[in-house]
Amino acid sequence: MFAGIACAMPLTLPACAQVPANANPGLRDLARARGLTFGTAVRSNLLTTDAAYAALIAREADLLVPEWEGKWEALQPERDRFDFEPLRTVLRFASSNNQRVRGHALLWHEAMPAWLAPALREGPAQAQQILETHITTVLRETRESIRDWDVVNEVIADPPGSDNPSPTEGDLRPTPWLRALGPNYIERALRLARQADPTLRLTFNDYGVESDTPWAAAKRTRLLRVVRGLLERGCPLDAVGIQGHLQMREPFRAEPFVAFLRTLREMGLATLITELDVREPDILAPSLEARDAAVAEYAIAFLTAAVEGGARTILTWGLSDRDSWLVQEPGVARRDGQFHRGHPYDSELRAKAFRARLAQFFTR
Ligand code: 9MR
Repeated sequence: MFAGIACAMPLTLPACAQVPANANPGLRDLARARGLTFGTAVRSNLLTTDAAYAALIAREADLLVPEWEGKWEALQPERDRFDFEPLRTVLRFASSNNQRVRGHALLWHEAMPAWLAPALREGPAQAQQILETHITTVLRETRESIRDWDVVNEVIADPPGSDNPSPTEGDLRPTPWLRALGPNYIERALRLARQADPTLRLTFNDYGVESDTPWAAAKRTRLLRVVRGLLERGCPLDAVGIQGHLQMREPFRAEPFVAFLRTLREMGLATLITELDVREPDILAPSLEARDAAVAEYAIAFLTAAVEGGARTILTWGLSDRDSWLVQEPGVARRDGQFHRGHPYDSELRAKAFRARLAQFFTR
């Protein structure tokens, strides 16, 4: 498993780097004027140590999501020992910059502390207790400051035909949670969250549902089936988060994606884009300008469809190419020596075409 923010940063930035003056007004203001919310994932260690990064986040984002600080590994590093300090760093920053924070994630099969998987094998009663303790403790801590949490993250199984070595015919991803508690573990988590914090927005977050491929269509079908089943059983659920980790080697077409979002809305659910970034295609355009223009165009086509389908919140998974899993995660980093340029800012925190097109998109 990848080691979260503790990972080595391949690209570093001198502390004196400046946010470009032309970044005013911020994307947060432009989005708000259009009735939308713009935000990004953040890393607490950078908020406190990198002034240029912090200034950029303060200027551009209305809504922050901790990239690592709300995960089990961070919050409950040892059984029954909770550590809210990294998360509080994000909350303090947000509060001093008049920003909101959404939570990520109360239940996920990654970023699990080492003790967790063996503990879940102790039996269903113990597993239920562990889930309950975590959700109630975390939501008690954050009920004043976080009003929207990804309660379950990435629970839909990848359809056959993916890179995933263990595709499954079932709709649910095989995880330690599924093995410990059976298929209604999602419902249990959502009900626990509702009970612990009755007015919290409960979000179901997932990836792989965006593009115009048979694989994404199959994943959309699976997600709709699972969500519909939850609602039919009276399970509390308010929103579906679409991660939006886009891949330019896959075609995107508005129609199926808009239809998918509308179906979710017809079920009474809000939709939001939670983790937008763009992986470039295998064969790159010859110049950086052409690459950046292509990334921006792909992202804006996606966002246009997202807003048409009813999404009102757009979060990128980081603002710059420097602080991104796209360059740090071996499985997604490019193998040709290039770095994906899939964010609004480059690795020296200079605004790119993606940032300019976002500003245009919010003001048109
Ligand atoms: O970007 C995150 C990376 O820094 C972490 O190492 C990793 C494990 O905690 O999680 C990454 O974020 C993931 C998010 O939590 C869920 N959707 C996919 C994101 C990219 O892997």
